[in-house]
Amino acid sequence: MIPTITAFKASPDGGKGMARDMPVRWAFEEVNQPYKVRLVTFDEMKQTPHLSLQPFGQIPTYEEGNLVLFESGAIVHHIARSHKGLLPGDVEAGARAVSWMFSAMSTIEPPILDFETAGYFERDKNWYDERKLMLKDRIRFRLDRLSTRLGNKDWLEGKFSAGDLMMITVLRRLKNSGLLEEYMNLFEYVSRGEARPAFRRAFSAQLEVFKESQKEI
Ligand code: GTB
Repeated sequence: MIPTITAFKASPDGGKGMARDMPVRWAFEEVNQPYKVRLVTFDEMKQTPHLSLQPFGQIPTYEEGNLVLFESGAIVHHIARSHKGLLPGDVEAGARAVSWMFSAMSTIEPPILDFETAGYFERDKNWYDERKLMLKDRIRFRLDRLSTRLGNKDWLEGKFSAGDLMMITVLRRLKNSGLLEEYMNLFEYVSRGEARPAFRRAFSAQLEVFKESQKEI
């Protein structure tokens, strides 16, 4: 059965592949699993049919037969567990890859989200510049350690895994902040991920949706 995911009908990210259907599309492409996409508007996301799939009225969701999933990390994990290629077969190596998935979303991403959110909602406050410096330092605190751990390796645990997929997805949010450029190995790590054919296919697919949405405006 071909799984169906949901994505923004008109993504506010300007086609940059920042919305969270992107890691799910990328995972599908890595394991060569065809998938369908149902596009939803902001209004539809907040109505009962979608809320019964995603309790918080967000994208992405995943449907396959009776299985309904939400949370991009959980969906990528499910795809990785059900196909070969994104999680090492060895139990311990697989668990290490999952540790990186969790750390991407629960250790690296929160200070990045705080920084983004401040940019959206606090820019006009007289304390914004000071807060921005503090938030950037909190991100650096994490990137320092991540950069040290990655060192000169291509991927976090030898072979590319779902851990790298989620980590690169999160680090991509730092584009245009200047922070990634401070860590050349992390900058190159993200570029390496984005150069993967599976990433390129996923990116093009979401970009097509964005271009279509622009035609309708
Ligand atoms: N923890 C959930 C997951 O990982 O699946 C979070 C899902 C989530 O945040 N979804 C967002 C959403 O549906 C879209 S991706 N938001 C609508 C709402 O909450 O009402 C987040 C996103 C949106 C826009 C940009 N952008 O414009 O750059 C980037 C990321």
